[in-house]
Amino acid sequence: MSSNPNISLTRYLIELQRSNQIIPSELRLLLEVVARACKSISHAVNKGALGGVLGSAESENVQGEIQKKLDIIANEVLIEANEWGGHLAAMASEEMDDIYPVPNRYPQGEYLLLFDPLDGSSNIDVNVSIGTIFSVLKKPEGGAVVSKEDFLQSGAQQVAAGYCVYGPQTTLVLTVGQGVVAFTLDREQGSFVLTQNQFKIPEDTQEFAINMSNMRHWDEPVKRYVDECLQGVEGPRGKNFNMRWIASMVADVHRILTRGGVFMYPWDKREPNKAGKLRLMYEANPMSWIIEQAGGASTNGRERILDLQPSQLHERVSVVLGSKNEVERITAYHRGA
Ligand code: AHM
Ligand code: MG
Repeated sequence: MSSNPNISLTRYLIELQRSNQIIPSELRLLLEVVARACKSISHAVNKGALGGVLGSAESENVQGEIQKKLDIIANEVLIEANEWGGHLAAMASEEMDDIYPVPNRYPQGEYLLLFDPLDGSSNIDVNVSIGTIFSVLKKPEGGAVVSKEDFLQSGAQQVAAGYCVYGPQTTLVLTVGQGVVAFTLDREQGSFVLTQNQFKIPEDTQEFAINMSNMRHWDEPVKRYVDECLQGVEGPRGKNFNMRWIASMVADVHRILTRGGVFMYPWDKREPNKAGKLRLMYEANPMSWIIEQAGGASTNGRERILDLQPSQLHERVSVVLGSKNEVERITAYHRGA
């Protein structure tokens, strides 16, 4: 990659395409379009009350969650930006029950795009960081008509994954399997500029992220891990731990990518029939690949998330991700239980 400090996302992607076809031109176009949509969502988020985008939309999504206006706006922005370019066969979103095949009036491409258009919805109205998460798969060969089954591929099959965090800065984080890079939105230029080339998550950490209010509902291995952290220097870990919980996975993952840590949203007894709160295909899979590409690890407590074979589009999963040694410890506690 060029040593020029002012590399735009466009230039970065073109250079990736040129260097031994790391990404084909259609995938480059797709990523540019997703980034353009994120820019537009970022503007809407920034306007907040001035743009009339805060508050509830008074509708429910397929998961039975009340949708916020911005959930719906972000979903529409991503669909409208991506449906006409000819690079996609279909899209799937947290906010739509079924897949969204590209309308017949547009050319069909070979990629599938999945997204959580606005992650961390509970933080929208209180001006705390939120984000967009996306995952790109290739449509399996054969079968003229795109189907839901085409999407049911493991996270290891992703060809690109990323997120955009709308925080004090708007930052787009991306992997195509060559490490993880980040671009900051330069509002004056209107473009994403490369600001970090390759992340490396420290293998050890003294910071964990979990919603502690659910403690009484956790499984033993999670209780054991957090309890040992809370005992600090006097406990079996022999060191003090700090805790953070932003309640926006994008923001928690971004912190871990930047300085290490471990994030957990485990299965709990509140809804024992659900594997977890977070969704496998458009939350856990893209985040897990990003974390692994930066040297971290990600499991559902027992198995590597990227190896899980989904059986449903909106499938949920238990998530433990971040600094490698901590994730391995928590996974070992589960396997031994
Ligand atoms: P969302 O996609 O509906 O916003 O829900 C996912 C979010 C994650 O970003 C975050 O880690 C988690 O839900 C927070 O949940 P809780 O409010 O239970 O702590
Ligand atoms: Mg989400």
